[in-house]
Order: sequence, then structure tokens, then C-alpha cells
Amino acid sequence: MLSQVESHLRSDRFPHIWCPGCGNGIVLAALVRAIEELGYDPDKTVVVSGIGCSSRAAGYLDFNTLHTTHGRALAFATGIKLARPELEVFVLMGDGDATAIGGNHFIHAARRNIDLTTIIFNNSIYGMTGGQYSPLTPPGKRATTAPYGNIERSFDIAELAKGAGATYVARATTYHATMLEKLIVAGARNKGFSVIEAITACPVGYGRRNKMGNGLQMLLWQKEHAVTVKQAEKMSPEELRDKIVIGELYKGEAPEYTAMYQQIIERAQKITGQ
Ligand SMILES: Cc1ncc(C[n+]2csc(CCOP(=O)(O)OP(=O)(O)O)c2C)c(N)n1
Ligand code: SF4
Ligand SMILES: [Mg+2]
Repeated sequence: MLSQVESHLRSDRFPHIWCPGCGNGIVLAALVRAIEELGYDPDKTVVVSGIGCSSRAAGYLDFNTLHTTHGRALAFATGIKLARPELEVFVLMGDGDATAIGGNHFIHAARRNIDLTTIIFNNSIYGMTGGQYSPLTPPGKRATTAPYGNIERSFDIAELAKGAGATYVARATTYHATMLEKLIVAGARNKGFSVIEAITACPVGYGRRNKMGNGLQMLLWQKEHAVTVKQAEKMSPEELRDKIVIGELYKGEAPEYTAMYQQIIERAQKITGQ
């Protein structure tokens, strides 16, 4: 008998492309469990992704899926949500996809507060193309394009999302897979733009170069460096310097874009009589 997760996978697409120890499968499984918990009809559930190792997840999932172009997943997802607002739309992006080439789409989707649930697979690197640094690679870390250490400061994706207008912002690691699942559920229930950052391991493109060990050791690194929102409240900025704060980081209220768009359509129809 197929497990809950397996029943939503396209088994004919296997074996998957992910390296041993890669965290992407943990995020994919958390998403499937979240969709099950939400009770969404698979035929009314859409998963859109960009390009990258993480974005291959969409192809393995047996929902309505779109594997689009690098950095443009949110543009495709926006079109789907505007045309069919009744559909539940999830957007999967890598850290490079969401914050480098797709950075503009990201801030404007947040500004519009469009009802999409975005999961960012943050492995701190461009995994698929061989380990170039991304806007989420921490300063000092090594990449193929920063062999002596990255001199750029990294974005705080959660702060960026909140500042740009997202109404649900959360973070978990793949070590905290159950928390990740719960945050995806809560993000999907938010009627607006939701961002869930999933800290995930790329032992091949990032871990090896930064001497972080194999996938298991990278999971343990996540465990050791994560602190909950509650714990973080009692810590100084100095104590939080190398920590990952996990949990619900922000919940806000703002008008949702597709609902406002529908009102404009109705107003225009009244005025023009069409
Ligand atoms: C327009 C365009 N530019 C560049 C690329 C090459 N490219 C493919 S994936 C990728 C980066 C992937 O990094 P990330 O988004 O973090 O995903 P990951 O592979 O780490 O999951 C790049 C630069 C592309 N496919 N299309
Ligand atoms: S290169 Fe990194 S992100 Fe890509 S599949 Fe391998 S471990 Fe995962
Ligand atoms: Mg990446």
C-alpha cells in the first residue's frame, strides 16, 4: 500500500535527481503532508516552480504542476491565481531563483499581497549550476564564484518579505520537518502572500566547500543553530548572530489582490453594462 506522501508522487518520474543527503526531499514531503492536512482537492491544487535542484520538486508531485523558467515562478503563479482564484496555488523556489533573478517578482508579489503560498528552499547556494554564491550565501562562506570567501552581505529573506508587504512569514529547517509542515499549513490558510523559508542542506554544492560534512551532519548543524521565536526573544543580538530563528515570524493584515481585482471587474461591468 502507498504511504500518504507516496500517493501524491509521480512514481514514473523516479529515481529523482537529488544527491544523497540533499534536503529537498524533506521539504517536498512536508509540503505533501501539509496539503493532506489542509484537505485540498488535488485537482484544485497547483504547484508552480522555477528552475533549480529544488524546483524539480514540482515534477515529482501529482498535482497540477508547472515547472517554469528561472526566477519567473511567481509571474506564472500570479497569472494562474488571477485567472482561477478558486485554485490553491503553491510556489516552490530556490534561494537564487527567489532572491536573485526573481527578486523583483518576489517583492512585487509581496507588495500586492496576492494569495499564494511560497516555499523558498534556502540551501545558501546555486545548487543546480555547481555552487555559485546566491544573495543568501552568508558572508565569508565559500562558493565556486567566491573561492576565498563571499564578501557580499546576505538578505534576510523573512525581513525582505515582511518589508515588501507579505502577510505571513515563517521559517523552519529540514531538521524541524514537522514544524515546517505546520507552517506551510498556516501559510496556506492565510489569505494573502505567504512566505515559508525552508533551510535545507546542499552537501555537494555548499557543505563540501564549507567543510560542513555530509547531509546528516548538516542536519545536525541545523538542529544546533536553530532557536525558536520564543527563545530568541530572550537573547541578545550578539547571542543571535549565528542562530537561525524558526517559527512564525510575522502575521499581518492587508487587502488581498485577487479579491480586489474581482471588485474592479465588477465595477467595470457595472459602468460599461457588459
Ligand atoms: C534565465 C536563466 N538564467 C540562468 C539559468 C541557470 N540556472 C539554472 S538553476 C540556477 C540557480 C539555481 O539556484 P537556486 O535557485 O538557489 O536553486 P537550487 O538549485 O539551489 O535549488 C541558475 C543560475 C537559467 N536556467 N535560466
Ligand atoms: S547539488 Fe545540492 S541542492 Fe542540488 S541535488 Fe545535489 S545536494 Fe541537492
Ligand atoms: Mg539554492
